[in-house]
Amino acid sequence: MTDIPPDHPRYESLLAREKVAAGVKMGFTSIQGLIAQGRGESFDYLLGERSTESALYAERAAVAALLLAENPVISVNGNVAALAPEKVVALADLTGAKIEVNLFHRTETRMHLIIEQLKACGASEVLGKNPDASLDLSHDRRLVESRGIYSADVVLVPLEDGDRCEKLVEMEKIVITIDLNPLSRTSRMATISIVDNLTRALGNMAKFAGEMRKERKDELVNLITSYDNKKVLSEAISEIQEHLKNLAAEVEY
Ligand code: PTJ
Repeated sequence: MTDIPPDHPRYESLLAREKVAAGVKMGFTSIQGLIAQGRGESFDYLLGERSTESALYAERAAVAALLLAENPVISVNGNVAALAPEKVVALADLTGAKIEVNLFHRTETRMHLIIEQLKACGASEVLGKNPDASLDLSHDRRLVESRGIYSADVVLVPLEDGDRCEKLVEMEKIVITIDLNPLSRTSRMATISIVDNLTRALGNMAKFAGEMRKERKDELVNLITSYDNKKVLSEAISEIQEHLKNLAAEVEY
């Protein structure tokens, strides 16, 4: 990985790029993952590279759903394994969620490398290698474990493809997504759509989980019953508009 000086004005963004590129070189991130990261970066620019109010609201609701779930599962793909494996493990520990690797471009080598990466970050068990159940999909993301994603009541699916998100919602699961594009099929299909950068979102969620797991159950239930995902998506778009308006004002003279 190229050393990025911490005082570089684009440090966080360049570091994330290096991590995804390193994931490709090490064989656990797909080459397509580079394109996904580039798309994410451009939406992050439009948002102002910050966790907006609507994202924080969705992140709190998502943590409440994970804490209340009977069988919560965090799904991991090649980009997530490159960008934030330690944050996935921390959030899983704090919420009691299982971790399952689920890949669009599935190979046994990639599955193995990602599982080892998560274990090196402290995960005791990682599902996904021995799928014994199937979602109603025609690609490899259908391959799931019966005690993991298949039977989960709440699934966190960061950097998702809209297809699987739709199927999981049809199975009446609470589906939480993290996707910087508020217009993507994934964001529009999910139960709780977090429009934020994966790294920031998982960090915020781990912090909230540490605080919220001490809260009363009815307070967590309240957060979910009052949650409005349509409002979150429309606010995310407005937050982009507002940010662009401010930028336009700055360049006016
Ligand atoms: O590891 P695999 O084989 O399962 O493949 C994973 C990728 C990510 C390649 C696959 O799921 C894919 O092609 O995803 P898409 O269709 O490119 O969608 C990725 C979405 O995530 C896009 O809407 C991006 O804007 C968004 N995104 C990319 N990077 C980030 C992100 N959102 C949040 N944080 C990011 N760092």
